[in-house]
Amino acid sequence: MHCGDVSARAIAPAGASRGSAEAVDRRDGGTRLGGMDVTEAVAAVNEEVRAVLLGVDVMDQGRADQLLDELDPSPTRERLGGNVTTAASLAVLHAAAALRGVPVWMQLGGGAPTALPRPEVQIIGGGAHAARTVDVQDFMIVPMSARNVDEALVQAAEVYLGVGTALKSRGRVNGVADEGGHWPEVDSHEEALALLVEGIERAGLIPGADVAISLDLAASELAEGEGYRLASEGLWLSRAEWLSRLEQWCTEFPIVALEDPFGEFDLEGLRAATELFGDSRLVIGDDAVVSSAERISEAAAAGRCNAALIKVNQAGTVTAAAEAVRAARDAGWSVIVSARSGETEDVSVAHLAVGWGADLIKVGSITRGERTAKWNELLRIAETLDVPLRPMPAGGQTSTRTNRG
Ligand code: 2PG
Ligand code: MG
Repeated sequence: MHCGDVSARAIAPAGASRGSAEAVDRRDGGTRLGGMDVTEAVAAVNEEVRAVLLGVDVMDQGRADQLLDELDPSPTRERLGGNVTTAASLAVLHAAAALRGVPVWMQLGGGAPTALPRPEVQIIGGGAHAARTVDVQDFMIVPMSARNVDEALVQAAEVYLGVGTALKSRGRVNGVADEGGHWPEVDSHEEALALLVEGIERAGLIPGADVAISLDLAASELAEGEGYRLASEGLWLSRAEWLSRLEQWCTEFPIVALEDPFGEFDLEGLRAATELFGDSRLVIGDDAVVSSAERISEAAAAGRCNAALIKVNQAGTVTAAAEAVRAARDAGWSVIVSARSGETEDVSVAHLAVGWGADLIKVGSITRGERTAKWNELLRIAETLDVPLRPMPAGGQTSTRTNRG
C-alpha cells in the first residue's frame, strides 16, 4: 500500500483448525500448489480492493474497513476472501503508523500501555498441527512469576529445552510441529502433561508458581456425535466423561487456561466447563466465538467462556477484531491475541496485542522463524516501554500448584 511517501505491507495468516463461522481464505483450488495458491486473492487486492481504497485517508481505519465490508458483506467474507480483507486492512494500519512515524501499536489508539501482554508459549504441538500424535492441539506454558517479556521468554525457552531433553532421554522426539513445539511420541495426554511439568522442573522453576500450563483442546476437532473422540488413545468419551477427564487434569497438573474445551456447537459443554473452571481458570473461546463481537456477547450472556481468543483474520478486518476485543472487555472477559498455525514473517500480532491491551499473547513456540519474528517484535516493543507484564487475570489464578512436590 502506498500513501504519500510511505508504503506499507501486511500478510494474512491462515489457520488449520478453524471455527465454522470465521472468515474464510480465498484459494485458487485446482492442482497448482495443491489448490492452496492465492493468485486470485492477490489479484483482488490489486484490482477490486485498490479501486475502493484509492484516495481513502489511511488514518480512517474505520472507513477503510467499512469499504472492505461493503465489497463483501457476507460474515465469512466468502466472495472476496478473508485473506484479502485481512491483509488489506492490516496494510492500512501499517501505512497510517508509518505516515505518523509511530509504532503500529500506538496507531491503535489505546494510549500508552501500563503493562504488556504475558506470553503463552507452545511447548508441545498436537491435534491438527502434528498429525494427531496426541489429540489435544496445543500444550502451552504461561510464565506466571516473570516480570517482563525478556524473563518470560527465557523461562519458556528453558522449559522447551527441558522438555526436549526429557523426550530425547526417552527416545521419543518426532520433530517439530506446525507452530514450532515438540512433536512427541507419547502414549497418553497425561504423559504429555507430565513432560511439561518435568520440563518446568528441569528449568529450575516451580510448576504452577513460576510457570503454569495452558491447553488449547481445540475440541471442535474431536467432537463426534454427543461426545469426543481421543483417537490417539482409542477412546470415545461422552460430554460428562470428557468434562471429568479435564477436571482430573486440572487437579493433577497446574493448568491455568483451557481453550475451546468443548466443540463450538456443544453449548452445554462450554457452559458446564465455564461453571466448573471459570472461577479459577481462563475458559477461552476460539472456534466457539471466532473473534466476533456478537458471538462473544451472546456467549457471555449464556455463561459460556470467560476469555476470548482474538485473531484478526477470523474477523477479517482490524475494526471488526477491535470490536470483538471491546465486546470481550464489556463482558468482563480476558483477552488473548493470537497468531495462526499458518504464519509468515508478519509481526502485526505483537502490535495488536500491545495496542489492544491484551492479557496474553499466543504466537506458538519459541522455534521457527515466523514465531521468533513475533516474540522478537514484542521484545523490541518492550525495549521502548518500561512497563511490566500484565498480572495473570483473576480467572487464570489457579490455586493448584502441583501434586508432584
Ligand atoms: C488455535 C490456532 C493457534 P489455528 O487454534 O488457537 O494455535 O490454531 O491457526 O490452526 O486455528
Ligand atoms: Mg484455538
